[in-house]
Amino acid sequence: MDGLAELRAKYLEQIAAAPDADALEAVRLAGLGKKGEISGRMRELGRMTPEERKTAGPALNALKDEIDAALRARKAALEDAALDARLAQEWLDITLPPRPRPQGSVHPVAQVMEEMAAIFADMGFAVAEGPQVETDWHNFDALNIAPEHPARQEHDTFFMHREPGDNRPPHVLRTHTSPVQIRAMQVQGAPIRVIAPGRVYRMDMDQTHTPMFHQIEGLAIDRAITMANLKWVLEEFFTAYFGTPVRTRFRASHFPFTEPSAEVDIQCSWVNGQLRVGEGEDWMEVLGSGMVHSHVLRSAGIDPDQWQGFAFGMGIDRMAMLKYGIPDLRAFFESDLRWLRHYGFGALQAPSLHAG
Ligand code: 2U9
Repeated sequence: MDGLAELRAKYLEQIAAAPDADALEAVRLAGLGKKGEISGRMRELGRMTPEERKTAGPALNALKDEIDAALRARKAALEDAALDARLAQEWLDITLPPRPRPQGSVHPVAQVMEEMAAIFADMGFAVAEGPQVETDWHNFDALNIAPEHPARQEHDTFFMHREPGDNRPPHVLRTHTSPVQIRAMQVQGAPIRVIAPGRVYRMDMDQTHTPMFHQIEGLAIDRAITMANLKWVLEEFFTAYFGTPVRTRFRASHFPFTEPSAEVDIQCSWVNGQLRVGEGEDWMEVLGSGMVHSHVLRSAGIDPDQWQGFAFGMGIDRMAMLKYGIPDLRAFFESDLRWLRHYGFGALQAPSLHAG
């Protein structure tokens, strides 16, 4: 049959170019409608010889099927495009900015405690805790602090009230976290490596002292621990804490619970009136330490002929001030929201060995 190729090309072209459903329907009617061009050709088949019909019939049917398929495909594509356009137009923003919610912050003392615990945990120290109201035995006697020691005086320590006739042992607000380590040794024995961070209480109130403050103490007892181990642990700690290499200087000192004892300074410098820890020529005292006194080991049920070790103690509040440049200690405990927002930390600022 003549002209089928042209007919095919014409209709496929018109179908592809139809811009919308109406135009496409017009193309369909022109080709496949009752009075359409291709339908007309179909009718011509009847007037052909059987011989002619044999070739023209299938060719015409194939063309009709192809055009029909092309119409359907174009129709589907136009419908898809129309739907996409509608979806894009009818887009509705269902989000709403949330109402502002008051958010707290992590207090610098809490943040620093977490940082310190993470660093000591990495060196094998577990965190130990204990009561803040202690027996005077755990707070003083077990630590080799003699009954006449000045720390035991009424004006240095908070003693719990006792009615006449109360025969419970005397209690105090703990003046250091050392009783925590006495209890840990009583429970666990040796070897032991613990740190004891927490609140302590002393009757002191001026520019640099508050009646409640925070301490962290460390204790490591084993068969052959020496002050060399102490120096390594402390330098490792300060280097991780300040994020820069820090050397330490030991000066001989005296504490009832350690023998020998040392006060420890960290290396620092002053640049334009600002303190820089590490890499300097100056020294700043930050810590007390020593080898645990044999009387203390014995009080806690550990044989000093079999075991020995070091202990140290430092103020957490002061370490927070040094690291984060906080000038006034007393503001730490005033619960001033502006101060807390300024110096506080986000809940997700998790401490790590690289925190800085
Ligand atoms: C046990 C045995 C010994 C802990 C130690 C110090 C020295 C020390 C001060 C630093 C500043 C307290 O916060 S501060 O005022 N601490 O000088 N602390 S040795 O010795 C112990 C602890 C526990 C069983």
